[in-house]
Amino acid sequence: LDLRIELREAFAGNQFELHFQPQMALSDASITGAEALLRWRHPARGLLSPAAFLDVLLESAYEGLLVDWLVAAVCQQIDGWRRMGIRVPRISLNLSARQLTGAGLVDKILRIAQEHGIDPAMLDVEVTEDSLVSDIEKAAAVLAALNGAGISTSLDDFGSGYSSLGYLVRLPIDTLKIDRSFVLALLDSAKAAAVIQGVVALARSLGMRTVAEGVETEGQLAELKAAGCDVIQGYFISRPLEATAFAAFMQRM
Ligand code: G
Ligand code: G
Ligand code: MN
Ligand code: NA
Repeated sequence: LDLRIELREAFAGNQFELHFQPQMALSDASITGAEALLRWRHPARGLLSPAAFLDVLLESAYEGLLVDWLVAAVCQQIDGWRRMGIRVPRISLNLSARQLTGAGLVDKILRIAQEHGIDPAMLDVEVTEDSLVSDIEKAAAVLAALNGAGISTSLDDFGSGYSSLGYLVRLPIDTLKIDRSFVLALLDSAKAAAVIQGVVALARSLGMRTVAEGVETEGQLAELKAAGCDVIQGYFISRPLEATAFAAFMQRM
C-alpha cells in the first residue's frame, strides 16, 4: 500500500472534500465565518482526517497542487452558498509554511478568487507559528502581500509551540488563534484564565483579533467572553460540517 499512489487517485478521482467549522462572535453571537478543514473520502477506508495523510501529502509532489485545489474548492463553495442566498462572511484555509512561501501564492489566490467572483476579503489564510520559524523573513513578506491584496491572515495554534513574542511582533497577522490546550485548561485552572486574559490583552495591544479554538462548554465561553476574546470556534458551536450541513446551519442562525 503506497499512500503516494493513492494520493494521485485521490486528486484524479476528486476524493478530497472540505468540511467547515463555524466561528461565532462573542459580542453578538453572529457567525463571522468558518475554517475549511480537509477530508479525504477514501473509497476503501472511509472518511479520513488530515492526521491520516497530510504529512505524506505535504512531502509529496502534490503539495503545490493541494493549494490550487484548496483555494478553488473554497471559492467554488462560497459561490455555491451565495447562489443559495447564504452569505458566509469569511472562510479560513490552512497552509503549510512551504505552501505559503511557494512561488506566486498571492497571485494564484487572487486569480482563482476572481475566476469565481469572490472578494479576496472573504478569504483568510491560517499558518502555524512553528511552521514559519525556518524562514521567517520570507513568511512575513508573503503574509504582508496577502494583507496588501485584502486577504486576512491568522496565526494558528498560538501557544502550542514556539510562541516567540518577537516573531509575533514581526509577522503581519490579523488574527491570533488561541490553542485548544489553553481553552481546555480553563475548566480546572484559575491560572489558565489568567493566561487567556494575557494573550487577549497582548493580541489587542498588537491590533490583532482573537479566536479561541476547541471551545466545548458554556463555562469556557463565559471565561473567554470575560477575557475579552472576540470569536470562538469549537464543538460548543458546532463540529466541522459537510458543505450541505453547513448551509443548513447558516440558515438556522
Ligand atoms: O480537521 P482536523 O481538526 O482533524 O485538522 C487537523 C489539522 O490539519 C488542523 O490543525 C489543520 O490545521 C490541518 N489542516 C486541515 N485542513 C488542512 C488543509 O487543507 N491544508 C493544510 N495544510 N492543513 C490542514
Ligand atoms: O487547524 P487545527 O489543527 O486547529 O484544526 C482544528 C482541529 O480541532 C480539527 O481537527 C477539529 O476537528 C478539531 N476540533 C475542532 N473543535 C474542537 C473542539 O471543540 N474540541 C476538540 N477536542 N477538537 C476540536
Ligand atoms: Mn487551523
Ligand atoms: Na488550530
